[in-house]
Amino acid sequence: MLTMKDVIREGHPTLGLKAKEVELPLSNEDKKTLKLMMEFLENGQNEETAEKYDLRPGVGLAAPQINISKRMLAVFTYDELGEKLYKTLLINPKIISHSVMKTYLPGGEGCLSVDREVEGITPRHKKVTIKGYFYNYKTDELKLGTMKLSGYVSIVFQHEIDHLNGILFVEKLFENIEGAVPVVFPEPEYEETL
Ligand code: UDB
Ligand code: ZN
Repeated sequence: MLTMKDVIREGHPTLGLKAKEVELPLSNEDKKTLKLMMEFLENGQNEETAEKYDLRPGVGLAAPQINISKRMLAVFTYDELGEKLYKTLLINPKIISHSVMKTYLPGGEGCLSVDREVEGITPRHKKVTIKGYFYNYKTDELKLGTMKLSGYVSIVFQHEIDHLNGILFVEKLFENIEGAVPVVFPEPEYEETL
């Protein structure tokens, strides 16, 4: 399994490289890597395994972060409404269109490859359409497809695609972004106890 020891940190040269396109059909090694990436995110979001192996609760991971300079990424998160689960392994992704409107995480972004606290917000497209190969490691199927994303989930995918292009969020920090709208996470609602 992958642990935080496998995640390279800010300053490592691989994080600054433009990752290479993945050759298709997928090699067995690339399939294994993709499965490990998704399991790393699952383990990090599972309280017991996260505690046992000292994992951060990652919502996304790009292959360059485990020192594999290939255009592959994993996302494992719910949207900001907690309605839709994105459990996605994407190969050779391309943003084929995006909104003019920008958005950002109001608390600023973090990164599994960045160990310090940074101040500032990172501009992202509010909406993106991403084309790429979607891999299901349980069924071993690879399908070309497109995905329309908005809000928080679109930020996660843009953050991961930036890693494929050798860009860290710390290189895109602003105090404010003219005209951009923050992602809103609604307050969880509780039943009134009688
Ligand atoms: C993360 N998680 O996984 F706004 F429910 C971050 C870490 C670095 C803090 C673990 C995260 O932002 N979780 C989160 C944020 C919310 C609401 C919520 C959970 N990453 C992944 C990463 O480093 N990939 O390379 C950083 C995120 C910052 C913006 C998108 C990805
Ligand atoms: Zn990151």
